[in-house]
Parts: sequence; C-alpha cells; structure tokens
Amino acid sequence: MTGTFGFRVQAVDGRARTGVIETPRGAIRTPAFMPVGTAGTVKAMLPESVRATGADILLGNTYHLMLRPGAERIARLGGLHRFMNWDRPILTDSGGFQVMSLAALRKLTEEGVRFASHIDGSRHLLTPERSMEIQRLLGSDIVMCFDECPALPATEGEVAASMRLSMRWAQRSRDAFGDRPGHALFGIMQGGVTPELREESAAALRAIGFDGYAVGGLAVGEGQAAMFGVLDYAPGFLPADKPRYLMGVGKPDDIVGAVERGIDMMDCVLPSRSGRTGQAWTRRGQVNIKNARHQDDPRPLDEHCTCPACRNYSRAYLHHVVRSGEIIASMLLTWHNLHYYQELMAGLREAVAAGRLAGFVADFHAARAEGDI
Ligand code: PRF
Ligand code: ZN
Repeated sequence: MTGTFGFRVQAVDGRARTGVIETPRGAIRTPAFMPVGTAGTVKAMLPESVRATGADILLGNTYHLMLRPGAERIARLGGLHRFMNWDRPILTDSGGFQVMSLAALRKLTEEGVRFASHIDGSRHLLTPERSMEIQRLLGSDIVMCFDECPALPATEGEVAASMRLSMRWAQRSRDAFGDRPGHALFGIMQGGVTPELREESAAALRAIGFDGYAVGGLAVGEGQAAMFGVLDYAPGFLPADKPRYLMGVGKPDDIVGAVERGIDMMDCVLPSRSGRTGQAWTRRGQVNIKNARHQDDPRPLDEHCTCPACRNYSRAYLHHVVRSGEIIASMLLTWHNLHYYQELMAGLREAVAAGRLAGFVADFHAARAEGDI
C-alpha cells in the first residue's frame, strides 16, 4: 500500500477537538465512532449498510480472526478488507484484552500469553511479535500494540507491574512492526485510575513514538465517574498532534463525556450487540422495544431518525419481530443504533467546529432527561 497516514486537527473547543485522520483507504472524520466487526462482520449488517450509517472505519479483532478462519488464510484470500468486502480503513485490536476476557487456561509471562481457544480448546501463544504479524497478515490500517489490561479489582502494585509489562511489550510491538508507510501503529496507555501510573505509561509511549495513542484499561468496571476522573487528566499526557483513542467505550453519554475531555476515536459493541437484544438508543435515551407498551404503537422508534427502521416501520412492528425472534429485528435495530451513534458523532464534530460544544452537550442531556416519547 502506498500513501501516508496523517492526522490534522481542524478545530478545538475547550479540550475537545475535531479533525481528520488521512489514510490510503480514505479519511476518518474525528471524533470517530468505530463499529465493531469482531469476526469479519458487523453482525446483522452488510458493509454497505454500515457505510450508509456514516462509519468511516471498522474495528476487527486479532484474537477472533487468528482462531477462525486464521490470519494466514485471510492473507491468502487477499486480506481482511477483500475478505469482508469493506475497502475503507480497519483498525485491529491486538488480542491480549480478548484473550483475558474470553480464552481459557491463560498463562501470562514476559514473553506473552498462552491460552486455549474458547472455540475448540486449541492451544496458542500470542506475543507482541505474533500480534504484529497477524495484524500485518490481516492488512490492518491501524495496528494496536500488544498490551495487558489488568482484571479489576487489582491492587496498585498489580496495576503498576501490569502497566510496565505493557510498556515493554509496546517497545517490542514497535520493533516488530517496523516501517510500513500508509499503516499506523498506536500505543496503548495503561495505569488504572492512578495519575502517576498513567503519567509514567504516557511518558514511556511518547519515548517510543507512535502514530496515535490509545487510553486502555478503562470501562472495565470502575464506573463512569472514575473513568471521567482519569479522562480529566490522562489525554493531556499524550501528544496533542496525534489521535487519541478510548478503547471499548461506550454508552452515548460516555462518548459525549470522552469527546469533551479530548478523545478522538472510540469503539464499542454496545450499539450492535444491544440491537440484537431488542435495545434501542435514541435522542431520548434507551428504549426496550420488547416492552408491552410498544405493541399497539403505530409511531416510529424516533420520528426524527432517517434510518430504515424509523422511516419504514412502527414500534408495534419492531416489537413484534423482536418478540418473534425474527432475523430482521436484529438487522433493523442494529441499523438504527449504528445510525444514531454516527449522528451523535456528526453532531459532536459540527459542534466542536462551530465552537458550540457546551450548548450541544446541554441539549443532549436535556433530551435524555425528557425520556422516551
Ligand atoms: N486494551 C486493548 N483493547 C481493549 C482495552 C485495553 O485496555 C479495553 C479497555 N476498555 C477495551 N479493548 N488492547
Ligand atoms: Zn432510526
């Protein structure tokens, strides 16, 4: 792949920024929300439908794809973009986080992590070097360092030791990644909720040098107040001229709070996963379409939403297909949720560009306070 990777901040409002990440596969408007396509698909959506919601980039997972169908197989078939029919940018997570949450018989050492697959029990070793190789075989545009996210609750000593291991792995990731024009490598800050550890982690990553910097180790059970507490200072430890990515976040109000605090990119399974369980996200908050109050309701989920679920179907129909376990229920609610998330990101970008983020955030909270319809 030719071309270069770059980030341009176009406007700031308080600590929030809006801009563009340029990649050879297209531009990513920031703040950006990345739908999760774990296993080579954003579940229940065609790639062109995901694009129609406004997504510029998807997230894929090293862990799932190495186990099934295998990174070498995807490489032989022309890479992940061709395999899943998405030609725009893909960011891949590095695998360590998923090993710790999904795999069995995990054994963590300085070298990496040994584990048994959650699919068939087969044994694997994931190291910084192998993670970089897998992400290269997939053809990922934005490659994530191999890191460890400590399981909470953990003592400060455990968080410190884990963070320092992740920083040694960050150096090994950087060395193994090498020089790949047009492809980016992002470092991942760890350090739990301790400012000194976050600062030490950021300094270690800055000394190595990355194309972007993630804030890892949050949204792991600490609660929104503690997460915002870290985001009040942690982004400030990272270079202002590089993208900042908050991993695995979040609910719409988490996203708004993170953008206010200087985050440029986020990903979360929430809009797609909750779409498959009958949960919808709207300007007025969360709606459980399975609830009996919707069964005779001819109105759309959100009269202001332009997604196919809201343009063409009633709440009563959505209620019926969710209750009946019909496949179209997952399709329509996932589409709506991803559309809502992308509209929220577009609103945030426009507000930052116009210097009216505070007003946008006040309106966001006021609409939610009113509640559903
Ligand atoms: N590290 C990696 N992936 C992640 C996380 C992390 O800390 C998180 C934490 N919210 C989600 N996904 N590599
Ligand atoms: Zn809709």
